[in-house]
Amino acid sequence: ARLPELLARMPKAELHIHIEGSLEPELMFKMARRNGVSLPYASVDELRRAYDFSNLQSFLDIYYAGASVLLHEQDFYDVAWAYLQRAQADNVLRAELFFDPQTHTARGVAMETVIGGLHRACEDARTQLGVDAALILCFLRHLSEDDAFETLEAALPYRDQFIGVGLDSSEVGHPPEKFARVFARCRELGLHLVAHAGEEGPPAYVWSALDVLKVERIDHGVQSAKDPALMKRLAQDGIALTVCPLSNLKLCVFPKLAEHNIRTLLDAGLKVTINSDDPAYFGGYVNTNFLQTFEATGLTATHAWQLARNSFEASFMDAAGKARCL
Ligand code: ES4
Ligand code: ZN
Repeated sequence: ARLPELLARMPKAELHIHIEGSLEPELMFKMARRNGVSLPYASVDELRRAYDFSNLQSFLDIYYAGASVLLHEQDFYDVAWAYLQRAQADNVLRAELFFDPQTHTARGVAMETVIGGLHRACEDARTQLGVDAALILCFLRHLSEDDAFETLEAALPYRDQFIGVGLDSSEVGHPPEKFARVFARCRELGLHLVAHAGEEGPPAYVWSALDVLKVERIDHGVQSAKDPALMKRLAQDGIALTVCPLSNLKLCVFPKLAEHNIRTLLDAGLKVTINSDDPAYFGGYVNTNFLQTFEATGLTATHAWQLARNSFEASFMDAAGKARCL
């Protein structure tokens, strides 16, 4: 069979997707209208033209503005449901969805509204789409650790509706160790732990995500290739990297997809996965990330199977769930 068909049809897990980053402009404008929220763009086309980013921060400014249309439980349901239908179409059997509660609670939206809507969509995905979906609560690293603790406290009544915590937003200047105490508390609570590290930030941030936060996976991690000792550590410990090639391209982490270092990471024996990050902003869902990356870098069918297997192994499914997928 041809490689594009293999990439599209093979079963996979998606482990790095920000649900607020799956909000397509059409749905954003529909919600803005129904919620009486005004957007700083006149039309879907004008908004899309603003998606011309130079780095992570230039994206985050627009991403947080876009998320301001999400107000009611049904809004959170709708954005997650739209993503989960796209995931099913891409043969995603398991999806672990990041969400940013502080983006919403800071605007007066209740934690119950955020988690309730997202969790209901995850439940419906299991029964109606055959997609196994789970939630990971992310702390915004540009805010304080005290703010993260308050967010954790507000989310604990819904402890059974999310499986772990992550760390996202502006990386440089906000190293993982800023969140050492709150991650230690989450670890005591039995939550899974992940963090964005080595997206724009240095290898030192990947080291501290591992050694201080004790995360189980690294989100992005592409800057690890600059540190041979770190590469060895990631390989030896089987730490997965949730790589997002189109994100890296749009945020100018690499100048061209052909210059992405995914092949270097794979050939070093790292547990690499391919993910979409913020698909509404970066030009494609997970299968588009697979297709364009393979086309640009010359990865082969062997790599495809490895990436798919890695995605299930690195997921937080239980052993029975992994066995069903592998
Ligand atoms: C993000 Cl691409 C990326 N990096 C860091 N934080 C994020 N939040 C949403 N997308
Ligand atoms: Zn991300």
